[in-house]
Amino acid sequence: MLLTVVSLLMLSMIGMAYLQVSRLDRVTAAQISTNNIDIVAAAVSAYIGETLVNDLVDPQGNFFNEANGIESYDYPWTNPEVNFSVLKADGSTAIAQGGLLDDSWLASTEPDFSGSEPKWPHLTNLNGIFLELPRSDKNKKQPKERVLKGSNPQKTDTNVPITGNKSLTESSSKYEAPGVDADGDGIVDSRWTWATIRQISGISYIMAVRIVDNSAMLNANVALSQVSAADTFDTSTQGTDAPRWSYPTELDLGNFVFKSGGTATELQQFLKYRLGTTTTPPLPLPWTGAVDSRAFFWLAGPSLFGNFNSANLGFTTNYRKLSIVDELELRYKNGLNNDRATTTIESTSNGLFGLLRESATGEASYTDVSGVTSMQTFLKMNRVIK
Ligand SMILES: [Ca+2]
Ligand SMILES: [Ca+2]
Ligand SMILES: [Ca+2]
Repeated sequence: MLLTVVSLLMLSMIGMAYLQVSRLDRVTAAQISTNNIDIVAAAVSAYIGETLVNDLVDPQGNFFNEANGIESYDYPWTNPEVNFSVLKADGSTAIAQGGLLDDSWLASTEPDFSGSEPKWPHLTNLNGIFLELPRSDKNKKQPKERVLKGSNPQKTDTNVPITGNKSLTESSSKYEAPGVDADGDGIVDSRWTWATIRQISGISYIMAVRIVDNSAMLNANVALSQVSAADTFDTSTQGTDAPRWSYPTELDLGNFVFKSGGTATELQQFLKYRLGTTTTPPLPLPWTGAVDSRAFFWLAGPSLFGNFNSANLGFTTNYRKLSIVDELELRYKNGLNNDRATTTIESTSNGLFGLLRESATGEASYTDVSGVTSMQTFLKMNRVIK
């Protein structure tokens, strides 16, 4: 379970490291900086990995030891009741809040649009400091350091306004607007801070990181449908075939699709694709012998991750899955690349096309996001790897 949690978090991590070169050093340092940015990026990556491990295990190897400030949950928040010392650029220290029984490193999955201005409930905060960069047309040479404490929108990772006064998109007379679009979808989602290695040969390095987990996301490779097209439970799933929630395949994709405006036809073609059948599957699905079927689908299908129908299993099924390439393409700019995205789950022949694309967006034709064929190309397109 530990590996799963950590690898999912790593998979979902989008970050980018930029270097800031002071104006005086810019020409002479150009060659050095391109070499060292890789070292800084590796250090950032290692530091994030360490942060994720430290969220689970204390130095003595105990999982979720609350006595050592390690909570047994993940939730994007910074604990205002505790604080820790941070190091500023001039060598002095200051007090930032958070660090125990919280997950200050974790960002909210999506903004909160309920108020008059959109806000991020929580931004990734890796070290208690955010930076504002000097405007190039002004004479400030150093970033302004904001130690994160209290509720001033400029000095907090919590309830950070995206637009309006003191927001991520408002610049000041001497400093750039503080928000950074780390995942490249056009919406600012993070803030600059000092990189894990702050300086090499007189050049300062900064980073903006957004870490999200898979909470509130639906794994479309797992859930089946336990409702009919009328969104009611089938009586055949009562009694011995009733859902027991023993397997993730008892999660109800059908209810989600119908409540969200999807049709039975598109749900059925999507389930038909995943089950690898030639006939349109019934709704609800569990089918005959529901409990056993749901269990078998889990054990011989989604639970195996990349090993569907591996020769080592000793048996084969027709089950199919949405691939990592599908996920990468959907995650690229958070799916806001509509006119260039074609993945299985949104295809007209195998997916939930009406629900995910056509009806909602009014757009009808898509081409492939060329180049997103592996994790490597995904990260390159998101500018994590130079
Ligand atoms: Ca946690
Ligand atoms: Ca924690
Ligand atoms: Ca963004």
